[in-house]
Amino acid sequence: MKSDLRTRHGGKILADALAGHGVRAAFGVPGESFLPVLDGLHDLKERLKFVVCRQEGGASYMADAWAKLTGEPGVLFVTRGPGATNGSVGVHTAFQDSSPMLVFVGQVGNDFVEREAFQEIDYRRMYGPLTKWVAQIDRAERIPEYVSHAFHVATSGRPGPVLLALPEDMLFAEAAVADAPRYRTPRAAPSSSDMQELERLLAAAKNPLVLVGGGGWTRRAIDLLRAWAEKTGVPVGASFRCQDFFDNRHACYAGDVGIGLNPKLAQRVKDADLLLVIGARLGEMTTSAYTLLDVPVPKQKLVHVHAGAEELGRVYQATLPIVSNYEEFVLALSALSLKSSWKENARRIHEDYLEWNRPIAMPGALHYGEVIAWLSANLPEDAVVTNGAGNFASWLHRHFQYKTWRTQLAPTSGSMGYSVPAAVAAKIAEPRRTVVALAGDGDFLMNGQEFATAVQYGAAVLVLVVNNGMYGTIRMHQEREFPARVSGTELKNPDFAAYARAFGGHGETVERTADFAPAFQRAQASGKPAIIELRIDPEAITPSATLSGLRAAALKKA
Ligand SMILES: Cc1ncc(C[n+]2csc(CCOP(=O)(O)OP(=O)(O)O)c2C)c(N)n1
Ligand SMILES: [Mg+2]
Repeated sequence: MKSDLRTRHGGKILADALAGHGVRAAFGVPGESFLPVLDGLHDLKERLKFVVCRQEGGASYMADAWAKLTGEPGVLFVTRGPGATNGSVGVHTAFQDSSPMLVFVGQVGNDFVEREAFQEIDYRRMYGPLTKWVAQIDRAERIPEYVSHAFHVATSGRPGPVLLALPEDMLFAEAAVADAPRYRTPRAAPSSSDMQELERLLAAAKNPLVLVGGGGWTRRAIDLLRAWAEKTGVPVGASFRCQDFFDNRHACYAGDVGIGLNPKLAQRVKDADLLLVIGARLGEMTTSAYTLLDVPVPKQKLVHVHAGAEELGRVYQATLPIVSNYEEFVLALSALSLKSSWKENARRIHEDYLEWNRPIAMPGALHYGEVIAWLSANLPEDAVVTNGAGNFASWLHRHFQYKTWRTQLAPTSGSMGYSVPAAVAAKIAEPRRTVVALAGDGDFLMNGQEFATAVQYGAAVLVLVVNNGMYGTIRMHQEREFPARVSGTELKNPDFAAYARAFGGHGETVERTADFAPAFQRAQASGKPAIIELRIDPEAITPSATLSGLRAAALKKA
């Protein structure tokens, strides 16, 4: 055993620990507070890529997107106070999205701690509500233990972010320690009595609906679910921004139960006699602000399957709560003997979905709905599409068909600025896949600086900036609540194509529908990261409403 002991400084022990747990990439902005870690990473360049970003917000979103796409924990390094505060947006996103993430943050040395020294923050208090666990490593010899603990907490149950603070003196200190072996996430399976009860409930159900979503899924679980749905004909809906969990072209696909929900699907959820919810938390966005299901006891029989026991009974009392990981659960589900009796129901629901999916006429020369339909028809099936928050995303959610798992990277936290960094991380993780980012004009400039990271790493992402000259979502709400009193929602924008060129990328500006496909193809052919600005008519405020229409309706009501 003694031969395993290696004397190294804390930064090197930490870097070696990450590599030992299989980390292939870390995202961050450097700080003088964690120089020994950067030194430790120097020796690991071939195994572990440190992606240098331009702002910690972008870096933290990249770590979240990496986790979503690869299933491996995203790793983020930020410096003390300012880095820690900038980085919080992606940590919050990882928390709401149940993405495993390890956040390492610089901290004042133990010689100065608690004096409010330079950039000092109490991370336990600041990050407590945003993470599953916050701790500080005070002794270099305990790094392997803390890092191992962090991986286990981040990946087990409901996955999420954890944060470890790194006092500067600890990172410089030398210690003789052995590396820990790779973490192994504990997995839960449903009991046989759970499955017997479920079999009885399903056998008695006339119009059941399955709802899938959340973090911690595996490709095998997704494939097994599809096979089970095919066998039984049960309709399957997706929770908010989890639309890639089930092939949208499949006859059993019911649509997404999120923002801008198809009223017909809302009714189906309300009318279902059994809801089998796998992995989704049943949060505000998925329940139409807790109206689709009554709180705390839904009218529908509810079977709620979640890997985190704390999520069961949190809002809704389930008829049958099941603590299980999803692969294990779907495997057990596949073994139940059930007759295929719901196919006709699924077909009707899928027809409603297809009707909803078709673009509707909108004002202006550039029909953004048609652009999305073109992308849906022409992108490779495994293309990754990322988006942030804004009304522009509702066209994507409604008119794009996700075909395979992990082609949608989007924040269920509803956070703006996600799409560019998420796309960069996706392209770095899987360079052969086409990666398209969708951003609003407001959304884009929240993390547009990471376009520089795309150029630096040769990550040829294709960014579509939907320019309507305003924070459209807020303007929409403003016109509804305070019609004709525009306040704080207008934007004067740069030339986005010129912005792309200034960074060394490719830029295009599109003003008419017919010009989109050639512009997109030129952008692809350039082989460079590209920005395509889509100048849409500000009248087109949602896929089905106009700004003046909203205003007139609100004025009439007032
Ligand atoms: C980080 C963050 N800040 C503010 C908001 C509130 N917000 C939600 S949508 C939105 C406007 C988005 O504007 P834009 O990206 O231009 O998209 P549009 O709605 O115009 O299509 C704002 C400000 C948010 N969700 N996230
Ligand atoms: Mg806008």
